[in-house]
Amino acid sequence: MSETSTGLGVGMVGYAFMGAAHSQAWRTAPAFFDLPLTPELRAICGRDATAAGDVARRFGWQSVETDWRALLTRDDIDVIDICTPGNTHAEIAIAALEAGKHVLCEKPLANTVEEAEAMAAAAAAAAKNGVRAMCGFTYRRTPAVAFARQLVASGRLGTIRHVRGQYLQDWLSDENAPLSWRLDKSLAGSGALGDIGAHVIDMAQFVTGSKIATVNGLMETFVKTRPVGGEQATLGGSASADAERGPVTVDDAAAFTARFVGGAIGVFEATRFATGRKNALRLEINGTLGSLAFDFEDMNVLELFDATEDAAEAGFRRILVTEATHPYVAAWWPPGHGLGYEHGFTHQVVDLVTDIAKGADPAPSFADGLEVQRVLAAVEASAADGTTHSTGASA
Ligand code: SOE
Repeated sequence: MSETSTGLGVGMVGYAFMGAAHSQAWRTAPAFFDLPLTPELRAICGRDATAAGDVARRFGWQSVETDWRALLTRDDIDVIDICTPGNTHAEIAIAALEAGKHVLCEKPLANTVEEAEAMAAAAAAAAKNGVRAMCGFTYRRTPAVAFARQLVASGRLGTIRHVRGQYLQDWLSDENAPLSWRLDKSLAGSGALGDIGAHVIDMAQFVTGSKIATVNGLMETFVKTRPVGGEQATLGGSASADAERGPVTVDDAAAFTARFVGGAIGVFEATRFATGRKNALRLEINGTLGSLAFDFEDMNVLELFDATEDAAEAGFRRILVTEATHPYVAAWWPPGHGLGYEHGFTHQVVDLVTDIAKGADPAPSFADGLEVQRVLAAVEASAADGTTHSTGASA
């Protein structure tokens, strides 16, 4: 292991959208936070050596590999960062953990509950040897979301009655947006449900501190075939309406109701057809003493309603979550200057590196990722047979 008194060698698998988001995080984190170990960008791995080489030059990765297995045998690499489609997560993560490498794995943890169970078991076994694993639900590390968790945990909302979660995008509302890996079940596992529904499920469970126990769901694929090829964009793209078309094998949208272990009820949506909504990850929580509301499209703000205030003066107030006392903010800019999408990834690196250095298990863990996977599977099962399905969560 190259884990010296200061260095932490990183090998990243994947180099596209998440590869870029993670690369900037590995580079930026030590510049703005005092880390106990300094990330060293040792190798980026991709089957396309030219494309991976371009990302290596842009972000300062020291070498390029074309087979992820090569990362596991390198003594100068301590952490494997998995930024690939979900069908590869289990094989890479389990092999890396068994090779003694710490692992950061993008969400959702896997494409099936069985894969997620195997990953969580491998992580539990590796932890006994001081090897750590984290699942990449970055939105927990948006300051407003982390602050929301603090407020709920402090009892500020009282007993939670309602949880309202949405993740609304619209990059597939054009029926001629081309096929991509996110629309192929064999690669992505599911569509909107697993890709963005996973985020809102994790956020709801994180902020409330409660688990989803049962669900009733429905799923829909509005556009059954899409153009093959065409101009790919990070999300969506364009293609000719008369191009050859191939099958969409995942959901375009999912919706489900939920009962939480603590007795709250939830209503959730995840869709890529919410025309006009670009990345509206929203959470509203109603409790006996107050409510909070968050929308990632206004990500530096948390709205809070305090039911203990005089009714004549009560109302949802917009809290600008940019004070130094707010989670993560002290490392960045003065009040009101705000953070962006990329900062959640940087905070993820900060917390992972800190946990590795102090020998702590990171959160969200692979066990947390498995819990989300069980909710995803329950929603899919409920959408298939129309009945209520349990996630197995009891506390
Ligand atoms: C596409 O829906 C996507 O890129 C997700 O895969 C990411 O996890 C999310 O952060 C942004 O949207």
